[in-house]
Amino acid sequence: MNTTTLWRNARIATLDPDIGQDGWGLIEHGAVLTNGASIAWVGQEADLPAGAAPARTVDLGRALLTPGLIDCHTHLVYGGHRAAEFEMRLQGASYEDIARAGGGIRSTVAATRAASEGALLYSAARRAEALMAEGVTTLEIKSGYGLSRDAEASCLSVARRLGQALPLEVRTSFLGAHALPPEFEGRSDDYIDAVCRWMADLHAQGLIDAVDAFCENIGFTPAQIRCVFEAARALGLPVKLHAEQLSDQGGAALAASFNALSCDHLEHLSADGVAAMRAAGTVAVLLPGAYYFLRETKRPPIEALRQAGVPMAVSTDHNPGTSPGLSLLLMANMACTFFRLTPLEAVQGITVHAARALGLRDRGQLIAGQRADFVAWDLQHPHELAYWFGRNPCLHVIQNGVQRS
Ligand code: DI6
Ligand code: FE
Repeated sequence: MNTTTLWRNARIATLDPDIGQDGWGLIEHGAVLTNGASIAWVGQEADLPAGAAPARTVDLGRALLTPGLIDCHTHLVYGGHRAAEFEMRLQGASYEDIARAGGGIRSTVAATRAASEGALLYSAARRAEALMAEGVTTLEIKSGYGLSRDAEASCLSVARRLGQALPLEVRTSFLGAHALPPEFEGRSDDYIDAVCRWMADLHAQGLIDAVDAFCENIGFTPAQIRCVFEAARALGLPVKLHAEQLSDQGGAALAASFNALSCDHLEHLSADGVAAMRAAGTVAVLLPGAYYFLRETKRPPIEALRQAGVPMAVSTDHNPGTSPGLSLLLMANMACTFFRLTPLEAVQGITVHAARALGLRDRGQLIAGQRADFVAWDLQHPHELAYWFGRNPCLHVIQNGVQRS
C-alpha cells in the first residue's frame, strides 16, 4: 500500500547544518515527503524526485515548517499545587527554607500520594495538552513525587498511559532520588538503597527509560548519587542529573563520569564541570522557568558552554514548586532574554539538542530518515519562535506522519 504523503507549499527550517550557512537549514518553496511515520525526502518542491507518486498531497499554505518540539525535562505527574508556597516566597522565605521546614517537594509528595491514579492521569493529560498545543511532539516525564515503590510506579505508569492515550511520544525518567520522604527521615542512605531496589523492579515492568536524581544540599550527596548511577548502569539504563541548581556540588562532573545524557539547571556549574560535560558529550539542559520563578540571579555559564561546544537544550522543567509554566515557546524566549542564547540556539534547544538530551537521534531535524514529527507555524522565519510570547502561532502538528490538528 502506498502510504506516502507530500506536505507542500512551505518554508522549511530543517535545522540541517549542511543546508545553508546560518544553522537554520532553510528551504524556500519546500516540501516534505513522508512514508508512514518517517520522512522520506525533504527539499525544494521543484526538485521532488521524478518517481515520487504521493498517495496524498497536503497544501500547507506557505506556512513555516519546523521539527516537532521536544520538552526534555518535566515533572508533569503530581497532585495539588503550591500557590501558597509561592506567596511565602514572595514574602521572603527561600525555597530551601521551605524545603527544610517539610514543605516544598514533600508537600507535593503528600498530595500525589493522596490522589488516585485516575486523577493524576487527568491532570497530567490537561498539562500535556497545553504543551502539545504549542507543537510539542515528544515529552519527557519524571517521577519523583511518589517516593515509595508503589507511588513511583503509579506516576510512571500514568506517564506511560499518557503516551498511549495522546498523540504524543512520552519518555520516562525515574527520579526516586528527588527528596527524602518523611518515613525515611534521618536515614537517607537507607532511602538510596531502597531507590536502587525499586529501580530494578520498575525497570522490569518497562516503566523506565532513564534515571535522574537531585544532587543538592537539600537533595542528595554526590556519594549517594553515585550509588543510584551505579545501580542504573548495572541495569543498562542511561542517567541524567539535576546538577548545580542552587550550589556547586560537583554533580555535573560526577554525572559526566557516568556518560550522562544530560545535566540540567547548571546555574552554579564550574569550569571543571563544563570540561567534564564536554568530554562526555553530555547535553546542558537550561531551565529558565525555574530561574525566573525562584528569582535567581546567578545564570548558567552560557559562554563557557558555548565555547566548549557543549550542546544546550531548553525545557520547561514543568513542576508545581519552581516552574509551574506550560509554554515551551516562552522558555525559548526566556533562554534568550535571561541567558543570552541566540534565537537559533534556543530553537535548537527545544528540538535537536532536546532530542540528544533524551538520547534520541531519530528526531529534532527535518531530514530524510527522521521521524515524521513536524509543526506548521503562522510565522515567516524560525527566529520568531523565540521572539513572540503569550501568542501561539502553531497551525498544525504532524505526529508520526499523521496530522494531529
Ligand atoms: N529541581 C527543581 O527545580 C524541581 N526539582 C528539582 O530537583 C523542583 C521540584 C519541586 O519543588 O517540587
Ligand atoms: Fe526538574
